[in-house]
Amino acid sequence: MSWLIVGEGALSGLITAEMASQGLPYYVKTRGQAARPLAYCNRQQQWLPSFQPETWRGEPVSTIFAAIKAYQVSDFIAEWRTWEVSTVPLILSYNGMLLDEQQLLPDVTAHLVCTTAAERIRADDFDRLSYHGSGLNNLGWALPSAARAHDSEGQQAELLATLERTLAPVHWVDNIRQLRWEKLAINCLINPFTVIYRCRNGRLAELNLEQRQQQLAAEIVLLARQFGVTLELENLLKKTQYIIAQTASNRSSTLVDVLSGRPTEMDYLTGFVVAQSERCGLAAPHHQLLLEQFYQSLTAPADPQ
Ligand code: KPL
Repeated sequence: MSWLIVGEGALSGLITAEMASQGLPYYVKTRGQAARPLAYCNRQQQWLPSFQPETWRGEPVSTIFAAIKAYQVSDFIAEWRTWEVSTVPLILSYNGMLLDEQQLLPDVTAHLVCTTAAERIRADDFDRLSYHGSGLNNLGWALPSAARAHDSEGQQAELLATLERTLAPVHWVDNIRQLRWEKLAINCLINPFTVIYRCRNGRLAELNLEQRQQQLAAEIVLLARQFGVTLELENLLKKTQYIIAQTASNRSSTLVDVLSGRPTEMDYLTGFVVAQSERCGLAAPHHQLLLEQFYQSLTAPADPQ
């Protein structure tokens, strides 16, 4: 049966284009009435003729895949609860974390964490996408109860099989919560700096940020512990440098948002760390300072490099 793809970013576009070109059944849900035609340069670096994605009008579907911005999650969940198809597995992917995640997302089936995927899909807009190599994609049950509710092994194999055909490589992992925290940390150590310095990711390696990144990482390690998640400082710093190198020529999603005049996800990245640390009675002065610098930099923009 068809998948329903929600979201207008590169990841949703990639899955839509792969499903369409492989003849897999799907629908898309966009904010407008109907999806716009999509042109796609595939893994073989061939531009496929532009096609009109199938717009969802309430038809039955077997899985919902939503790759959206963190600030859209709460409205999306409220809308999704009103759909007849809200009982099918819901795979949710977004950057950062929400303060009230436990209450807001209890019925989410699986989380997808893409460490570099979006940066390797170039989106001129939702209607022109090109593929530039695979990223690191991990999928896992959001909560143990999701595994029980969805006949774990059969569902897991089915979800993974479709994602492997469309987003490959995708790994099913048991520690998705841990990986979401790691991704949060990596985004906090990269994204705000790319906006403050108006630079591509690779430039961060030349800006002597190691000490600041270490202080920031240490604050996240302490906070994660309050949530029962153990992160290792050295490992976070190493992974951050690896991602910076892997995505050197790309702009971070936050810089892209700023340059396109869209809202950013900072409240769900650095802002999340500041607010949660406060809630837990922890000090996070380095994130606090970074957040202030980030917002100041929005009013004094420099030329992008
Ligand atoms: O996820 C990213 C983002 O831009 O949001 C990183 C990994 C930092 C790469 O750009």
